[in-house]
Amino acid sequence: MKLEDLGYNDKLEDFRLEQRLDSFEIGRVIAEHKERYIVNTLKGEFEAEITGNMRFTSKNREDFPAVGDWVALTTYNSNFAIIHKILPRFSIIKRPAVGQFGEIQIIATNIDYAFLIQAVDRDFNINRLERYLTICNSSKVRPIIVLSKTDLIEELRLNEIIESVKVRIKEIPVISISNETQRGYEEIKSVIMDGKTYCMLGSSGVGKSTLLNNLAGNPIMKTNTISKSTNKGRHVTSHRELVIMDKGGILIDNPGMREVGIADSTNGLEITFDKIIRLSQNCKFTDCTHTYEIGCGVIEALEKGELDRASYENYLKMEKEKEYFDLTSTERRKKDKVFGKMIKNYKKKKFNSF
Ligand SMILES: Nc1nc2c(ncn2[C@@H]2O[C@H](COP(=O)(O)OP(=O)(O)OP(=O)(O)O)[C@@H](O)[C@H]2O)c(=O)[nH]1
Ligand SMILES: [Mg+2]
Ligand SMILES: [Zn+2]
Repeated sequence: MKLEDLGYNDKLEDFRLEQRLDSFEIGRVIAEHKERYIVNTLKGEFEAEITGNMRFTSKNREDFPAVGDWVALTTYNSNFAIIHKILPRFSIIKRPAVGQFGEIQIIATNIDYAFLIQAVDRDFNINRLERYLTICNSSKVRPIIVLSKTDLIEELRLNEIIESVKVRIKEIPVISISNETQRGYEEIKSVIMDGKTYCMLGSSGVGKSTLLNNLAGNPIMKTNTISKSTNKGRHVTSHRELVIMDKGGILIDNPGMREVGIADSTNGLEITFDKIIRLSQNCKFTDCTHTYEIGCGVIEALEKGELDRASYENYLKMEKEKEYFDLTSTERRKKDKVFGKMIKNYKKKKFNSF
């Protein structure tokens, strides 16, 4: 194996040289289990932890390693290693952490493409697809829509679904597949390139792990084998995991997501809904919310039937979520700052009293 097979590139190498990291091993985080990381290197796989200093200086989730990260580490016997540094990330897929206001969760880093997988039976939902798209657009990850389980519906219905996707989502490739009949596999394989990283995103049960296993030609990830009527809502994959394909390319499997919230997607929404952004240039007021204002270019287009109403409503909903996230994360940062100062003062006091 070469590091390039894992996705290593010239930019990372330049950084390594610049930072004089030659005394360290370089590796990629392939799995994470409660602040212990499995890192793949030229010397094999290591179970790693971060240095105490890294832990001490870390301010938020982004300061910790995540699956997909390139790290500089010192390796020891019996496959143990210490991570000293995270190399710069070229992309981060994230979402608001569930139940922690203003905090984010990193889904994966250094991703080139995301397969946005949706089953065409009961899972299918274009609003959700637009959400995933927004996450990709705000993280510099190129999206590929994958419609799975096509064996469960008629061809006519599939064509309807593809059409409805294309009305709302333009210029994004759409691939229809079945993990049962392997329909669409040649197309999926043709988009997987050497040294590029692909992340599987989608709800639980859409067939992410089955697809990964079939492409790898190996049952690497556990999939749901229990009868379909009894497994509703049960998540099978519990951890993210990065897998190198024999034929080239790197795939990251993820647990299915229940909530696809919007975090920090300043550009994400603007790219996903570029039509609305373009229309808003005709609004009379610069701070137009496109909900009730007179002279609103967006509402006008809606009334003329030039803008899809469902897409417009989805946009407003996500825009609200984004605002809420921005607000709560600013508050969280303020609180963390006050707390940090308190600790500093406390240490100072303690020190002065000696
Ligand atoms: N009919 C049909 N069933 C499929 C297809 N792909 C997957 N399945 C079945 O759907 C179930 C869920 O598949 P998984 O691959 O475990 O789904 P997942 O997306 O990894 O789910 P989580 O790990 O929970 O997020 C299994 O019983 C699969 O056999 C398909 O294309 N057609
Ligand atoms: Mg799975
Ligand atoms: Zn407006």
